[in-house]
Amino acid sequence: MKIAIVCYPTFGGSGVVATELGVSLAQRGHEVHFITYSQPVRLALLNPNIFYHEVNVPDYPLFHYQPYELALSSKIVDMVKLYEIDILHVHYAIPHAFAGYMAKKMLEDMGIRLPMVTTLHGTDITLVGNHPNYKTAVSFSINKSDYVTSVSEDLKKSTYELFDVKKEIHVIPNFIEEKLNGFVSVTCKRLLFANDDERIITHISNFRKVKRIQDIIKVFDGIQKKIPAKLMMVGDGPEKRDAEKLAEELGISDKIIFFGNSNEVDSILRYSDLFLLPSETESFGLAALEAMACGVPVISSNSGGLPEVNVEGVTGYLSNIGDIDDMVNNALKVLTDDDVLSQFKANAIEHSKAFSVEKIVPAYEALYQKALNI
Ligand code: GMT
Repeated sequence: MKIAIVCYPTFGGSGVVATELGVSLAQRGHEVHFITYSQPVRLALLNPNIFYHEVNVPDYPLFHYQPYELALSSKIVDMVKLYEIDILHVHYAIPHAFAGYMAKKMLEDMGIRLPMVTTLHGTDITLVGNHPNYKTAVSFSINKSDYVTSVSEDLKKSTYELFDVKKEIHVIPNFIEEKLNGFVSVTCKRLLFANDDERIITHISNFRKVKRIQDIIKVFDGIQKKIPAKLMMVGDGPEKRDAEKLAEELGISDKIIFFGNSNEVDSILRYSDLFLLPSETESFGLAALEAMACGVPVISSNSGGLPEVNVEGVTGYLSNIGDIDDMVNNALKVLTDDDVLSQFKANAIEHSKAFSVEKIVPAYEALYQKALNI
């Protein structure tokens, strides 16, 4: 098949999933065309089946807001005609599903049929899409998609609750690429950041409010009062400065490393002992799954789709949102005994295999096939 993928090219989970999906589809022999405003961060172009088409939005002084959707829908139409693309897969409803639908209609006018699959990722439904200023257009474009998928059962439920969506929503969970799976010895690098007797605790995100970054610092504070530990904070975003300030106030700045955005997430995870994800809401929690695949148990909140990924008492523990004491206690249960930690690490790897690329990607292929046969 020739598949066009529209996504955000940034470090966010939806862009990462879209990129990994495209790469995997290309490896399975499909021709994949990424259409977005810059090259996706995890995309290596050295594959004859992968194409990247940049959407340029000319900066015209009359416009207070540059019309990205217009440029995107035009680009989709042009690329579909040029490469005879069979199917369009948009990741994140806003504004991709809307731009995709416009492209579909333009092509229809030219006698070309372009089936569209929309994947809902989380904040496009629970936070941004739900805003009254967007809701009408988001509902419309979801209903106009040929097939709709969501990354968890919980997100499917939220979509039906929050929007007037009539379409069937197919749950296709996120997945991890094979190279993440399992243990690898990274002793040397580990010693750059922590002493032998220290546990390494990690958080990776876009440092937005929804991630409850302050809770991470507080949980770490509770842990380091009981056992020697270091905290690795990977990523960047609006809450980072306040997190640094809180660390200073608590007198634990020397135990926390703020890495900023990184392309070496898997190396960092491989020498971590615990992953923290206390989010307010999380449709899936791809970062938690990536951690598990690298053998890192997870202490998370029990919000959204997290219970579908992190298994209580097996791959880690789940607490109510904001329950710092419970998170600290759970973290200590995992970290204080070497044998217990080893068991949780092994469980995390084992459970992550349910979300392997070989299991999940065929579900998307089957859906594309159905969309083509309508
Ligand atoms: O977590 C974010 O804020 C980024 C966001 C995105 O769209 O990139 O992540 C969402 O999609 C990910 C991939 O499907 C999910 O793993 C995240 O749980 C989801 N984030 C939220 O629901 C807050």
